[in-house]
Amino acid sequence: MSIVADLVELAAAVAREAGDLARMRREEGVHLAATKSTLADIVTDADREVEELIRARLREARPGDGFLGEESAADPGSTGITWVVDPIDGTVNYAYGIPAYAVSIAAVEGIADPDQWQALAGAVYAPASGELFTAGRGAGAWLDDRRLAVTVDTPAGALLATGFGYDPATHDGDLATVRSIMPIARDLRRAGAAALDLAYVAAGRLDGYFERGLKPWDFAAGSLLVSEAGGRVTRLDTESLRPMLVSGGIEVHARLLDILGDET
Ligand code: LIP
Repeated sequence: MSIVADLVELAAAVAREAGDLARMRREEGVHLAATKSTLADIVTDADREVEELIRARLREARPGDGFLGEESAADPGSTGITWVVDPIDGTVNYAYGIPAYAVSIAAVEGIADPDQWQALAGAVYAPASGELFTAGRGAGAWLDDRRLAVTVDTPAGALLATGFGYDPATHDGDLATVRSIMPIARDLRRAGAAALDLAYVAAGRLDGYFERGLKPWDFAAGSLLVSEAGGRVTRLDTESLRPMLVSGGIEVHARLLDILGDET
């Protein structure tokens, strides 16, 4: 089996096991462990436990690989491959009991910098729905055993998704961005989990998605899903504190860049 296929298989298996643990902990009751950048930026005991499980499984399978996760210390590794992991993306949804959350695991090659790495494999597992989205570089994007493709035509306007950061001071600017986008939109969705938003773009459930301020683990796997499903993903303002991620089918992605590129 190719290295990409091996990495996809490992990411999928670990994402499923980790997601089943997250779902079990949710059913038992979620406990707030700490807050991070703001009071709204929370981490639960389950976030930490799930990341520990993922890290242990990946270390068992591929000792020497690097690790870049949301809840634990980064490790550059020695193999040139780094795992970029969000144990529970959509943490606020998870804490409130909203079933829109996912385990996001990606394997990237090169420097663990989203503007320099080459994503090789990704898995996004939604425990509440049981849906497992996977992608391998050059091997397509899949929902279980169904091949995924982004949308092409949006005659009624684009069904778009976005999100807002944890700092209320950024909300006014982000709402201004939404206002600038609405002329090309048929409607807007705000599900609260970037990895799922990107998976839905890859699956054709959304025509496009944009959001400022995402962390590498929010989008590492989902971005590969979109590109392997025939879509495009671009990061704008990469030197700023809140880079803008833009994704969609080729035409919607271009229209979003026309508007958002002027804002930068
Ligand atoms: C979340 C993203 C979401 C964004 C939130 C947060 P987390 O990631 O998935 O799209 O709007 O601000 O960044 O914190 O749940 O891993």
